[in-house]
Amino acid sequence: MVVLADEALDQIPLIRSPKHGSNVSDIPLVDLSMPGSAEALVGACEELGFFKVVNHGIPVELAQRLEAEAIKFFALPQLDKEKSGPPNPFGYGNKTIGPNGDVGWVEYLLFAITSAPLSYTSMSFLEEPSACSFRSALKEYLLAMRKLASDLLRLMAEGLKIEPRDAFSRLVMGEQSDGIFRLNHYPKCPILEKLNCSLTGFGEHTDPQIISVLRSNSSTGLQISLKDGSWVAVPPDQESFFINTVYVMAGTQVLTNGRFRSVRHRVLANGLKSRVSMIYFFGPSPAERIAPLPQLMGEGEQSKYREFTWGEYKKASYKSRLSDDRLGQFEK
Ligand code: GA4
Repeated sequence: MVVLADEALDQIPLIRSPKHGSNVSDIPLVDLSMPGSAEALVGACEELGFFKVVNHGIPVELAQRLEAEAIKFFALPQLDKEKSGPPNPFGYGNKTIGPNGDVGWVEYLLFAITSAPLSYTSMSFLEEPSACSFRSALKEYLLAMRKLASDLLRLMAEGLKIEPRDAFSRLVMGEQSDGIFRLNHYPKCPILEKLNCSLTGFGEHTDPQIISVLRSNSSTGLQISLKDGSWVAVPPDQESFFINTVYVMAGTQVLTNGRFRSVRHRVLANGLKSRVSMIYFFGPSPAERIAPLPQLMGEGEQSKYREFTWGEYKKASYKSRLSDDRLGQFEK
């Protein structure tokens, strides 16, 4: 029997899967510099609900700057970091994810983002004059992510031939839109090298928003679940962004009446290398009614979901565990 040295590890689910699961070689790729990218994007959303974006025009240095600031923060003494927590749900969190019993080998900073003007949850470390470089890197990164998400959502409308072209992007760019930004640090966990299983970093779930934009350093850990239920590792690529469009989407999956897919994903702790990821979750205004777009409904087609607002869906989601089926209760 293996005895885990760290008591905290006892709480975190071990996963009986090969430590270095198979890589998926065919993650859909959307090259924004190529003609036909709108169709490629729609194809990826229908097939998997997850894709990688290249030639996005965002300098890699922008992400690297924020990543370096995040690493500096996570290297602070534990007591200093905890001054910016516990998360309510925003702030600094360690191992506990949300109030419903989910735990993982992860520490994080979670920010609420408001749109007009762009602002984010303040935390005690951000008030320090020395956090000036963190603040400016964060703001620049958030602005770049907003532009990227808006471009992708317009392209999605173009690929689906939906008018107006801002049918999706207006949902997440509006003044009342509900954005969340997460900086995750999965510390290395050398004890894993001796075990024949993996440790949960962030448990399996589908994000509930409209679109999520993820960027990580070069450490592995992210896995997605394929149609046959198997888990495959997503090879990291620090120069690209990974998009969960719909997968998450209480939004898109409903807006497209099930035409777009949503993919379950999880993060496994990496034994020898720490992983840092940054994810911007784009959500609509709480009052937004989520219903299939009429343009995407065939003659006589009925919605598969009863109508609800983003606020209602979010409230229900946040009361459940990460791995619960959250859309089920809204199906007709
Ligand atoms: C918000 C951003 C992502 O959707 C998410 C959410 C997660 C969940 O869906 O269970 C959380 C939420 C999100 C913030 C605080 C905690 C965790 C619900 C909740 C009450 C997947 C995430 O990473 O954090």
